[in-house]
Amino acid sequence: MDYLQPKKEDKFSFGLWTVGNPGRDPFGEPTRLPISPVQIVKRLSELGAYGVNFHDNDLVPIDATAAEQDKIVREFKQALNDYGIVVPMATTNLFSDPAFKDGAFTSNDPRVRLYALQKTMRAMDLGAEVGAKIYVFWGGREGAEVDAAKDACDAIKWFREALDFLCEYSLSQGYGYRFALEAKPNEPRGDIYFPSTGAYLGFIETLEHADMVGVNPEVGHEQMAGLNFYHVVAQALEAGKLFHIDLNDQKGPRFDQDLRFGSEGIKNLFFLVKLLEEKGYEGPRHFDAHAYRSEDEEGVWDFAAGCMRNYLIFKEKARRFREDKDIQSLLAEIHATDPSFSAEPIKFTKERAQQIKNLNLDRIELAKKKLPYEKLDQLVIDLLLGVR
Ligand code: GLT
Ligand code: MN
Ligand code: MN
Repeated sequence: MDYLQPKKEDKFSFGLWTVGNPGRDPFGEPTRLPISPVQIVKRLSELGAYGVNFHDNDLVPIDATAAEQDKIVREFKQALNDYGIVVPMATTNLFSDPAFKDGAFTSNDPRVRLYALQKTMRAMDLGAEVGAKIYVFWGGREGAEVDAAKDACDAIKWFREALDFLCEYSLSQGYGYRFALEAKPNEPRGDIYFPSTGAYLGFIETLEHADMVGVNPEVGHEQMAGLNFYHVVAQALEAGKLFHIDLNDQKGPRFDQDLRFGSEGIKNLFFLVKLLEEKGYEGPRHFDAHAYRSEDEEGVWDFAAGCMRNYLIFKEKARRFREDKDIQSLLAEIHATDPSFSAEPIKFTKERAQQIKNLNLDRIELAKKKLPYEKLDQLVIDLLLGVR
């Protein structure tokens, strides 16, 4: 079936750290050998992806010499060219090195905060060199276990200071980056500042270059906090702030699982894909997930193909939803109302306020409106489970 074949225009991307995940977890050593960035670019291209993303140190080891960095970047660029893959997004690893054990931009130690800025500027240079236009900030260590040790208001101010500075840096270099802030409630820290995408949406408006900054919501991260991911993304999209998205899956509120997209939360992710496809999201569809630890390299590529396949299945189901006569006529019935009430906009004028106050709205009548949601939801289930 042609619609299941990923194409460049679908804008599917993966991070080097996702398909390159060797299966390490807090309790166990890697179960797979590392895959080189060049090999990743090649295989992703063969599978139909259009992009690859990376942290500075996914590509260039933290202790590489300048000559080593040059060689790595040269070979990587050659691979991008050979296999027709782009780098839509880049980011900085501000969480692995022990220097960041108590935060990067929010460390109490100004030397660590400066090191985080230095490392990020260098990583922005690297990303710009391969054409990245989106820059993600995931503050994995920006949090605390012991609130006695750090003033949470200071932490927020330092984070703002860093972002204001880095926006200026991007502008002064002419990089044209758009920053995308990625929230997570906890893990690896006991608590992480800005625990949800909603928290970031509020914070962004306090920045000097708010227009340059948006969000990068991740399915599992919001679900760890028990939130409805479709609603989270709708708010970001409606605000014009959905600059990037991390697609994966998760079995409810527990540790961050980064499962294959569409492997667990089928209904919620169907509405997510429907939203992205119908409301004009034009950014990359990035899969921030990894294969089960029990897989070998072949399984990694099965995993990557599965993420894209599930997205395309949802996309096709969204098309069928729009064309399904029973669903559409039920929706028309649900939305039907007395047209005379929707004619005038809800826009404040003194006259309109008075007019609304005077309206004859009978609450007993209103409560009689029939809402056949059981029937509607079951039609969706039938559609998703393939019996219609
Ligand atoms: C890390 C994290 C992800 C972030 C990546 C970007 S790194 O794998 O778990 O959610 O998107 O920094
Ligand atoms: Mn992520
Ligand atoms: Mn995650």
